[in-house]
Amino acid sequence: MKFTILFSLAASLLLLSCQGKNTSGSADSNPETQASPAVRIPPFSADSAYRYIAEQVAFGPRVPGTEAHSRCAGYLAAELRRHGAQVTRQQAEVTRYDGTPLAITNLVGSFQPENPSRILLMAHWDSRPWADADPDPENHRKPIPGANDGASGVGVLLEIARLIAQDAPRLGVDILFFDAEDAGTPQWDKTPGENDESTWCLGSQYWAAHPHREDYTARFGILLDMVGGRGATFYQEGYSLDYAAPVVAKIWSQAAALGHSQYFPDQPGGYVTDDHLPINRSGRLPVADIVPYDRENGGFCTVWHTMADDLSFIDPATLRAVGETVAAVVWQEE
Ligand code: AHN
Ligand code: ZN
Repeated sequence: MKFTILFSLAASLLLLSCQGKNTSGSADSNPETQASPAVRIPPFSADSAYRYIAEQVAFGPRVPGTEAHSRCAGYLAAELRRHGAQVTRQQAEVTRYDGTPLAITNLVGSFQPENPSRILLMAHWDSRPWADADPDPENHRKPIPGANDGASGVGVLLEIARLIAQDAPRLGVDILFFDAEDAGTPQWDKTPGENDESTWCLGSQYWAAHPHREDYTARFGILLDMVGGRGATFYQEGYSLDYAAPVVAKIWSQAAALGHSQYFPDQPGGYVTDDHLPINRSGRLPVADIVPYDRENGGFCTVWHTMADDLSFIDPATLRAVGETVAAVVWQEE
């Protein structure tokens, strides 16, 4: 990747608007309206993000309580540490929809932990125990590979961690991997009409009530969920618009400036019960969710909660659109 972004979107707009007004043609000398100095955004490698996804998938399904799950936690902590983060493992016991106690681990990698100005980047690292949306009923109780649903967001954020190690942004960054997002009530165990919202996002519900640092806050947060699917479209999710409209505007305008509007249409999508919701409701910080919506087929994506959510569904072009956009937001923040 050869490009270097020389001006922020805001700076470019400023320059454009100044051209119209400045009849003398002289350079703008008013410090109030001068473009901010160029910021270098390190080049996001989609191939590297893809490798991080493949490494997670290779452990097998990351279902809480399994050996693959605990081995993957060790891998994620080691990768964050390798990139220079201070790692906090938050362990807790939560209760699954059916009353089963679950030992969970949320992982936090903190960069510049002493910096009071922070950005929080999130994804869930667990994978769903049941392919309950699979076309073949034989698969409804088998765990999904979770390449897109789970591993993709983590892969993009591990790549961001690698970039931070090379070229630190101005703000401190926390990369937070939530456990037990995807153990919500399976379709085959659902009492019709039952409200099962609270059975999802168990790791983020825990963190929202017990942050890894008391009084933790950040300027804003971005959640990545299912961000690697071929042909994905990330419409503006409803709760994100309700709780974090300026964050949505920041992300979608950076995507447009980078030429990624095909992936990030400037249009609202539906409401998604996701890991950002407990945090937004807590009032601690505003969080926007980058989550796909498939307008043609309805739902998130065709492979959602099926055995087909494997590496073959992951497209580096989607990873690149998301990774470059998130990197632009993080490195331009001052
Ligand atoms: C519900 O289906 C209620 N929420 C979807 C959140 C999710 C599941 N994200 C990934 N897997
Ligand atoms: Zn899921």
